Amino acid sequence: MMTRARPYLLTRSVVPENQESPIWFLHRLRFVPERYVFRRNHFPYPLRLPDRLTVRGLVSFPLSLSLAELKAMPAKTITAVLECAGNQRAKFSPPPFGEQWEGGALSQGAWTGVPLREVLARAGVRPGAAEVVFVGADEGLRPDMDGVFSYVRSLPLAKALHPDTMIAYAYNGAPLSLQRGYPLRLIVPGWYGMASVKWLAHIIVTDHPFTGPFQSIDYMYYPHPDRDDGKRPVTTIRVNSLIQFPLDRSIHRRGPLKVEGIAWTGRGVITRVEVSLDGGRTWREAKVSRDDHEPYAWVHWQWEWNADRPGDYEILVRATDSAGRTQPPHPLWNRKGYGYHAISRVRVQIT
Ligand SMILES: Nc1nc2c(c(=O)[nH]1)N[C@H]1C(S)=C(S)[C@@H](COP(=O)(O)O)O[C@H]1N2
Ligand SMILES: [Mo]
Repeated sequence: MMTRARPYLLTRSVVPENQESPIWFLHRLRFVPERYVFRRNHFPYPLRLPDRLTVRGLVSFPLSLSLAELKAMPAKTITAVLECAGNQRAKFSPPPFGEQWEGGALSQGAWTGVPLREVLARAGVRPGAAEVVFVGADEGLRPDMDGVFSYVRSLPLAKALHPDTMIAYAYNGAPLSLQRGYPLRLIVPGWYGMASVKWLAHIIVTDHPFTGPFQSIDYMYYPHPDRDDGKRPVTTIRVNSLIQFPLDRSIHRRGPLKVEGIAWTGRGVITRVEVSLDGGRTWREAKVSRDDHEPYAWVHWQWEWNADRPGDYEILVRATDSAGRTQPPHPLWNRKGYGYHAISRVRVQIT
């Protein structure tokens, strides 16, 4: 009999369910299978799933659409990274409170759905519209406020009308699972995961800024530990990378070692990935494989290291994107621990 081990999700909490992807073991994978996608929830799973999607507010023709009606509209498929804004929070110093994600609040796959702007065009957005609000069907309590809340967020009108912002009903060619947001979820390629509202029930076009707690309290960068000034909203995914091999603190026999991983960004595409073995004084270019047809996908990179001298080493990796952004040497600390994208590091021992 042949026994084959496989990776598992890494549990951070059970209710609500928060689990990391075993991302370090998904080498050269473009479509992360459903069972390996991270799960990030603020509330327990909804008890009642929406059977129709309503579109109302500042529109000429309010809509109520079934899944079948949406599926009958022209579809689009986009391969996109989904990264939680809190990914790598555990690496900040001091670590902010919240889910202590290491690096696995990150996944990628093919989303199929209808561009949101097609649906908004049908509804007829009226003059004066400024934002589009998305209401999820999940609800529950917040530790910091009284009352019952739903997961609600908005997008500025321009981002809502971007041709790649979509209402998705399939992941990797299969209907969304309950955990992924069945029957419908928003997908906002290039933005951190909080924007991609699951179990989408209502879309409301408004003329004023939305200020719900998942937008005004959470998912804001607070630069100071004890004051709120300087806060600004979390939006675009920062340029980032992950070293998948070798693993941090792993031990290897001397000889050739293939250092590899992924790199991604929410703006433009990855143009360069570099590796340093001397603390960032000198950098060598890694080989990057990029698919120009998939601007929202991560790239795979690799670098052959001739590790012929025993010792303890630190491998540094930094990615650069076409917007000219590079991973900084030090994390940009913020009180809620969002957007960690400092240079990636692993320590290894060569024997
Ligand atoms: N309705 C709803 N949508 C949601 C959330 C949620 O708690 N409820 N979490 C958001 C956050 S913070 C992230 S990172 C992604 C995670 O998506 P996933 O669970 O499919 O990986 O969903 C987003 N959409
Ligand atoms: Mo998130």
